[in-house]
Amino acid sequence: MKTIFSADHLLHQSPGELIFGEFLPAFEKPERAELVLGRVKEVGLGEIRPPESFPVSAITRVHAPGLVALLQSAQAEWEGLGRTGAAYPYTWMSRGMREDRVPAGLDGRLAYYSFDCGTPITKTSWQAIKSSVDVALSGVALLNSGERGAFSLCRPPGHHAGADHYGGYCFLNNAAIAAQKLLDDGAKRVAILDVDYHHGNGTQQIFYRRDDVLLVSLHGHPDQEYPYLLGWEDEIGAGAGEGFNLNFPLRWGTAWPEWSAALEAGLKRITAYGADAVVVSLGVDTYKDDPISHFLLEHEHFTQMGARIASLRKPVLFVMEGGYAVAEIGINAVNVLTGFEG
Ligand code: SP5
Ligand code: ZN
Repeated sequence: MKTIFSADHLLHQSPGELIFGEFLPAFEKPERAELVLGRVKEVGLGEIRPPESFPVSAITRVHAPGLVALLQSAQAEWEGLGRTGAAYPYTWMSRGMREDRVPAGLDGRLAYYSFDCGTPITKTSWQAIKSSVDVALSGVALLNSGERGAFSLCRPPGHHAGADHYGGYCFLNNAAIAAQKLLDDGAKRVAILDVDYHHGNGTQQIFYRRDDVLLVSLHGHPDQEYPYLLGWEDEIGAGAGEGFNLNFPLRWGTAWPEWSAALEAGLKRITAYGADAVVVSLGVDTYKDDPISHFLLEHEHFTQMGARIASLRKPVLFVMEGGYAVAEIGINAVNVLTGFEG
């Protein structure tokens, strides 16, 4: 399997995040992608290629132009206000506030478009964010050229980013942009299988009212786990999208037997849907030693996960999302890919 990778990811380095009242070093750090790349080389997975550059219009197929503009200019505006460091939001949109009006000022736009304080924008973040999207879209090009699987080693990740909001270490939704591109290039139906430990709230929001993208997400239960405000099982889609969103919220302590049973149910739904292609939001923060998660998957389970995904017999684009036990992230991510290849 070919891997698409860009060293531009190094241009995004979070200075830290506020977690449970403490400002901590970022969990989402550059070593993550480097370790996965190292493992790809170690096992000889296949050729590693840089991405092609795609126009921003591929991004605005799913994201608001105002969000894209903010990601590009936030840090310069921040400095223009005499501040140092990365741009963080200070307040957030809440019920009863003006959703219909985007504020003109920087702090207002950060408040309008973001939903957490773990996702700072640095001086060079935009280039990393854009390249991460290009990595995903270049993976789509590989599928279009006839490959049965491709690995987009994206960083920063994407599945928490919605049409007009960013957070959860995610700025733009690489997997959603890739799914939309597959449709624009001729696919009739695309399934997204989100196996990251966290709910793919951004992906769900983007496609909630649509039947041309089916989302299946396995994740920590919102009663216990980030992002807390979406991901329950009664979210089944709306309007034309009713029946095309399938959530499997799982409790802390979930191990392979229960996790894989949910995966089987999700795969069954994807088969019934008749997807032309599948995008896997590949987070490996379900690993038992992940520092911010509470599932119990072990190395060999990632291999089995890949084999089960292969049983769909569909073209699959793997898009890297989360996974924070840095020493192990390469093994787990690449196990999914080698398991897929059989
Ligand atoms: C892409 C992705 O996996 N984003 C995850 C974002 C999670 N952000 C907040 C996590 C806070 C959870 N608890 C920290 C426990 C520290 N011991
Ligand atoms: Zn995650």
